[in-house]
Amino acid sequence: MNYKTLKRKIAKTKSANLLIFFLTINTFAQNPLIMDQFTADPTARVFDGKLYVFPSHDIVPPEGEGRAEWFNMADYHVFSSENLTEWTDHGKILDQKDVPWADPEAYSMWAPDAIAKNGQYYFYFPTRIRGAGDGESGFSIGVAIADKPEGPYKPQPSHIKGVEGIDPNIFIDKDGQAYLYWSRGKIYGAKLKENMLDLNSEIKTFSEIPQKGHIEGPFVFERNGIYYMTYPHVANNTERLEYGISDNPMGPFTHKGVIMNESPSGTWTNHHSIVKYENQWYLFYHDNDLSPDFDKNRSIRADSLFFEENGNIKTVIPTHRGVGITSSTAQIQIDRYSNKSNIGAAAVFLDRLDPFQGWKMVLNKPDAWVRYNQVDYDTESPKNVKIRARSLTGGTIALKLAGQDNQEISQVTIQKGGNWDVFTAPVKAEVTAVQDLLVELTSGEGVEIDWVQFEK
Ligand code: FUB
Repeated sequence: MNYKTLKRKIAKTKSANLLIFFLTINTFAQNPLIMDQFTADPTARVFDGKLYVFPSHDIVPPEGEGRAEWFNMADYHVFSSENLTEWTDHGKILDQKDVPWADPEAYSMWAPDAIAKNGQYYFYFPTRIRGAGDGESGFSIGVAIADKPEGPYKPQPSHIKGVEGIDPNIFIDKDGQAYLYWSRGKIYGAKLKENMLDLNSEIKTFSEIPQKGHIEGPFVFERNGIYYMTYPHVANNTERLEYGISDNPMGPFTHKGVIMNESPSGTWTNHHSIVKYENQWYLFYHDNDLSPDFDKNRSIRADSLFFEENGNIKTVIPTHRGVGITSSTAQIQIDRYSNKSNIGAAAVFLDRLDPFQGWKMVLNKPDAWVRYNQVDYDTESPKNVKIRARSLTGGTIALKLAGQDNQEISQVTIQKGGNWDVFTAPVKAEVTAVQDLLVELTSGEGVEIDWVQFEK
């Protein structure tokens, strides 16, 4: 039993909740970033040179608890990564039952944020106030404080006074002034006191950004003196990510455009954050990858984000490949491709009944291909390549370096048979550095590939 399966089994028992507080689990993934649980509303932050993601945690609630056909979130985990392909789950950092002012059975621990100030880590989260009715008016925002990004986080005894709503976002300006933004149908903001716990100004309603259609999930950041107010907005059918700019963190913001269009999956929400890590900007967002039939069980994703010369944000096209460089000696999930042939190549679930097992790539037409960007061979060329595959008819897979002449580096014969097996072949060229990999069906009528892995 691997760690993922172990954790899924553990997570099914209530008594194991305590254990999860202390388990850190490493996974390797592209999009979605976390493959062993549902995650949503990702806020990415860089603390001490490492990238941390604070998402919310969609679950299927225990029988008779929570709300049917709705969001159910009882706790938060924090994840970190240094290379954006290997993720560490630091375990549970806060539970609805541990928040003194919260309804302990609301399952409403919605989109959070976290920020560092004076050597402490402040975790901001919305949830339903104990005894409050339904609707976003029953929500407020609380703060939990830790000495380390991974926690443990200690919740404050009461929520932030004067704040009704969800989706907290914190921005600290260059002069050290912190701002809290949140939403409740509209987007609101106020200055925070030095203690990071109390409001220190009037609450401003940002009525200059689109008010027609649902709007929520503010995320503010600054780049080259421009303040960006970014937010999900339902302009048509589902949420798309939009932004406005200003020369002041309290606006007014001028609406500029769309960061990410509505998801083709039909997932109604999107919720995002934008972060610069090692000289590259990234958009973290979510979709329903691991729950195609129910869009309240979401999964976090990341893609690179770029700016125009004038500071405008270029529209981000969601990818399976996501971000980060993949080691050639890792199991390369080519179903998380960067590109593929239009004909004869499709990524499908390994087991439709258990999406957490991930996907396989099906190549079933001659010359069907898939491209996986940025595989790192380092300075030592691999000796062999292994492919976990199966094929009812048998087939041949060519591995190539994507480039001007698509140099072939290996041919792997997939023997006829219905069972999954690992097939190995020598690498016949010198391959070093970071290169894009092409995987092509050169003979046979259908091969299913789980992963490709190089051996040194
Ligand atoms: O995750 C629950 C809610 O859905 C968030 O608070 C919203 O931003 C939306 O993503």
